[in-house]
Amino acid sequence: MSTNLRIDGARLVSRLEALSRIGATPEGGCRRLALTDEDKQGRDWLLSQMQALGLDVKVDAIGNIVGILKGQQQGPAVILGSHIDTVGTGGRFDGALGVIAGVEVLAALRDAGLTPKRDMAVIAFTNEEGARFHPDMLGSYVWAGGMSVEAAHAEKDSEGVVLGAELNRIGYHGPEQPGFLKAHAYLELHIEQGPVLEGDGGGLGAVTGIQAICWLELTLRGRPSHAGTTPMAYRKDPGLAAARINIFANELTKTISGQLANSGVIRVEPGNVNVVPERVVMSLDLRNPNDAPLAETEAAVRKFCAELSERDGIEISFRDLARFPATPFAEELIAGMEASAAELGLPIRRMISGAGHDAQMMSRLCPTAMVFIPSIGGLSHNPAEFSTDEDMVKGANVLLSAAWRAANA
Ligand code: HGY
Ligand code: MN
Ligand code: MN
Repeated sequence: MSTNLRIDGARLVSRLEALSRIGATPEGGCRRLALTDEDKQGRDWLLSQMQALGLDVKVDAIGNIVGILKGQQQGPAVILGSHIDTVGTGGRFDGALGVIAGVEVLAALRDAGLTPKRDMAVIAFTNEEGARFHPDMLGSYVWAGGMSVEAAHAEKDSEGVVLGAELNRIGYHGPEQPGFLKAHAYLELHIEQGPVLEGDGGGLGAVTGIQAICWLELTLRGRPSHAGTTPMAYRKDPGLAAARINIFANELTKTISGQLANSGVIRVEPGNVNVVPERVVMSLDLRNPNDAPLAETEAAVRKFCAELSERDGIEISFRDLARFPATPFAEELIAGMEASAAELGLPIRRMISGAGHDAQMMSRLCPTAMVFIPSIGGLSHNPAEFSTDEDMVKGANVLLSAAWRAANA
């Protein structure tokens, strides 16, 4: 790479700030749940930025937004990307940084009058968070051929709103077939979202892969009854069963190496103070760097639920919301991230990603890698999520260098 090629740091920061104002929350974060009006506003803004840059902009049938910089030769492209949708208590950086940095990389090449050998592109993938529609990484999952457009369009949120209808409502049901742009390599810049880099002196992360993930939805049915007159022994209380399951999953994290468990959704019906619940819908987010212990955890949870159901007369049914294996990245691209950091005199260390990312899907199609910048306080999916301008610029320059190398190799 021409060694003095750098991104425009001020432009990167100001674009991130502009996107942060869309769906801004009073607590200082962002709330742009997939396919909501706020997500549409972010999409419209991003589209205008890509068009102003002179990229060839396309939208596919699941709403992925693709900005293409033509290379000297026909053939598979080097693709950069991430997402602009957020969780309900989102921060300003999760996903947005990777999309904005991808746009900035292409802008820097344009400013330098450089045309890469291969096409390059930046993609903002639909519904990466999986906070509203399931599974997470849905747009990149469809792009990678893991799920059909029809099945994705049929997904519903917790209010029963259909994904395809929302996509049409916000005007992002595009004409292109997901995956229309063949990939030579995929690179993603993202905040770490955990405490590792900050705790390790604040350098960058060369991501070696992403841990395995399993999202389950459990529906527990009992018998609604009066909380004052029903003797405890006569109750069929799904709320109590849900609490026992949550504790059981948490206990497993103490005995199964690397295991994580979270129950982020617990909906109790009818939700009245004086009624023993009739029905509870709860989620379990189970993750592990390795597939085998994750499978062991899920089997133990299912066995516990079967026994609980039998003993306490609670009907328990399961629904898969997401299930992705542990995903290693491409050694030559990981080494490329390290080489780019070294060229720039920046400390970098290898690490696995605790969070899921679109890169987990793109690695089904092509060699893939990620670079992380530190998250201050290790916080994410929280309005106080924070990374410094300086680290954003460092990460984006490593992305530029690694992408330029891949686009001309
Ligand atoms: O859940 C995740 O790991 C990602 O933020 N979608
Ligand atoms: Mn993300
Ligand atoms: Mn996230």
